[in-house]
Amino acid sequence: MVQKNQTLGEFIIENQSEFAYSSGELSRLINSIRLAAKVVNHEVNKAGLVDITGAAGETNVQGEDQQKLDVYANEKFIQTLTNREIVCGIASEEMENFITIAGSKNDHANKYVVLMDPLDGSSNIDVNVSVGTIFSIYRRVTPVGTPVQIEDFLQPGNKQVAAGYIVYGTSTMLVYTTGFGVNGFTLNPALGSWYLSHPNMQYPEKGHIYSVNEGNYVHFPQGVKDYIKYCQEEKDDRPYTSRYIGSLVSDFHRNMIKGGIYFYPTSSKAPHGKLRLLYECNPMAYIAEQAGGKASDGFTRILDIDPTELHQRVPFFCGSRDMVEKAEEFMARYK
Ligand code: P6P
Repeated sequence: MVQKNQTLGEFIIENQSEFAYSSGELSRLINSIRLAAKVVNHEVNKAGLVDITGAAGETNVQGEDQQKLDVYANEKFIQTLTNREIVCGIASEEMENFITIAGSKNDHANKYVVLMDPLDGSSNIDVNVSVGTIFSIYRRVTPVGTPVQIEDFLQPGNKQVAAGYIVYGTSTMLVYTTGFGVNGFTLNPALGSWYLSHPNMQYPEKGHIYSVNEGNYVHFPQGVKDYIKYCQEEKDDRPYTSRYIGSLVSDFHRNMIKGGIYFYPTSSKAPHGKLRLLYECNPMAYIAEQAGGKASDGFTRILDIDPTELHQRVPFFCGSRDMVEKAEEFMARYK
C-alpha cells in the first residue's frame, strides 16, 4: 500500500514483507543508505563554499581526477554500511578492489554486497550541475561466514535484490526498487526526513527526449548515427528534443519522468563505451525495467550480461521501451 507523503521509514516498515529474503536486513540496508545520502547531500550543497571540490591530487581506477567530494562520498557510504551486520563487502568506482567487512559472530549476518558509484558526474560539481550516487545490492553467493570472493560481486544484474540512486539536484531525491516497482522520496532538508513524493514511478507510454553526447557523433558506429538522424527527422512525432546534462543520474531521472532515452554507445574513442556495467548500468537498468522501460547494450539486455571484471564498461541504451527498441533496430542493421 503506497500513500503519498509517507516518510521513507514508514514506507519501509509498511512494505517490509516485499523485501526479498527479508528479515529486516534489507530494510536496515536501505536505512543506512538514506543516512549516508543525507550526510553527502549536506556536503554537496555547500561544495561551492568549502574548498572541497579541488582535485584530491590522486586519480581513481578510471584515471580520472579524484575530486575530494568523490573521496568523501565514498568514505561516508562505506562508514554507514559497516558495523551494521548487513553487508559483507563493498565495491566502488573509487576503489580498485572490493573491500570486505568483518562478519559478526552471528552466522546469519552480513548477507549482502553493495556496489556503488558514490558520486557520479563529479566533474559537474565545480560548475554547480547536479550529481548523483548510484547503488546496487546483491545477496552474496559464497557461504556466509567464509571470506568474500570476487564472484560475490561479478553477478549478472538480474540477480540484484535492490538498486537505486540519489540525485543531488534542485531537490535531493532517493529513488530505488526492490523488485516491486520504483518509488521516489524527496528530502526535506529542514527536517532531515525523506517523503514519498513519486510513488510507483513509470515511464510515460511514448518518449520524445534523446540524451547523448553528440560531440562524439563522428566517432559513433553507423547504427548510432542513423538513430540520431532518425530522432532529428521532421516526421510523425519527431524531431525529438535533445537534452544532455552530462550527469547520468540527472538525465536518467528526467527521462523516466518525461519519457526519453539515454545512450552512451561505443565509439572509436571508447571502444567498450564509457559507463561501468556493475555500478552504473546494472542498477539503472533494473530501475528502468521496473518502471516499464528497457536497457540494453544495443543488442543484449543489460541485466543478462555476465560480468567478467569489476570495472568493465559496456555500451548503454536505457529509457522508454519504444525508443530503446527503435535504437536497437538501427543497431541491428549493422550487426
Ligand atoms: P561525457 C559522468 O562522468 C558520466 O559517467 C555520466 O554521469 C555522464 O552521463 C557521462 O559520464 C558523461 O560523459 O563523455 O559525455 O562527458
